[in-house]
Amino acid sequence: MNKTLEQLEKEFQDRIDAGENIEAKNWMPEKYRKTHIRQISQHAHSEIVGMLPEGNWVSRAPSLRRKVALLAKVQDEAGHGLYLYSAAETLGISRDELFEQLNSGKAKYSSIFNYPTLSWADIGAVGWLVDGAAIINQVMLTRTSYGPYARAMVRICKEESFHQRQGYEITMKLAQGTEVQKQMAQDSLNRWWWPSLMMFGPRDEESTHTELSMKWKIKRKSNDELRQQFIDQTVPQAEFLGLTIPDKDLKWNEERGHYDFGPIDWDEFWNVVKGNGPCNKERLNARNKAWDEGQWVREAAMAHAEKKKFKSLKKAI
Ligand code: FAQ
Repeated sequence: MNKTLEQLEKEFQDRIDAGENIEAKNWMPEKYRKTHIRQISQHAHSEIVGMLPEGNWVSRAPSLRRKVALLAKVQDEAGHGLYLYSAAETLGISRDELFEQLNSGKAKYSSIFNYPTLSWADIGAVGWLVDGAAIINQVMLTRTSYGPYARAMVRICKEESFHQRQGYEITMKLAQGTEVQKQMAQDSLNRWWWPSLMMFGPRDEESTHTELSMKWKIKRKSNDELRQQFIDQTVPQAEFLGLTIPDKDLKWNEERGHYDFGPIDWDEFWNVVKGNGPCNKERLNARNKAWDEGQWVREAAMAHAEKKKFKSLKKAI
């Protein structure tokens, strides 16, 4: 006997509540599928667009060693994007559609990558703060309810924690260097601190997706909880470096067992999300240029695959 929609939905929620993973071939509510396509693809796009601000410094890294490490990190981000696009494809959307959404500006990617990397110290700040924030969010996602996404996250987190360390080490070298180098590190922290806090998304009361995403265990912690966790973890790291977090309201709250912090500029956040940040246009132009210039590579790869398929068919006859 065919099950009703209510029965299917109940069984689905029971599986989630029991802590089971949902796999690609399992029944799922349409909204669960769409929410995952949205989140996983935004995440994939963030990894791919995130290569641009760092790529900006590959040719200008201060030593061969720094250059090799940065190049490897940027390549890792490409790999993360590819795992995530593959995870999104298991939900019935094609890679071409996903790229079309990114290139046309329809799809979102993380606000953080619309800020410029003005100095070498920014590469330290991106690793320390941006990867640091990304890990906090992504460790939670290793236990997300959709199997392909959760498994991609396990691998990604291992690499992200290495990225965070290399960023912190760059910042530490500068902070322990000359007065000018220390100033560079401080300037980067000043510019990247608030945008890093915005990476976790709007305040809980303004977050449209959190409630349902918590019910479905897509998210296991809210935007504000993760943001607080990042602040509590990062403030002692800045203190160790002798750098000052640019927030005059930042203060340890003994009662709460957390740092209190000043107001986030949500107008700035929404402005960047809507496409008006310092580098939004530059980022989209770069992605479109890469897509157009890669056309012949995609065509050559397809022609080669066709040729191989034809050869193996001929052999089989
Ligand atoms: N930027 O209801 P919520 C990285 C949008 S990876 C832009 O709270 P949700 C690695 C949100 O999409 C960094 N838009 O949404 C790396 C929604 O709009 P929609 C990326 C944002 O999904 C490091 C609306 O606001 N990580 O850094 C942002 O429940 C270094 C309402 O928001 C991920 O994507 C934002 N910051 O929670 C690479 C992790 N925040 O879709 C290179 C996976 C929110 O309705 C170098 N994603 N919005 O039009 C998530 O965990 C979640 O999607 C959140 C947002 C937490 C980002």
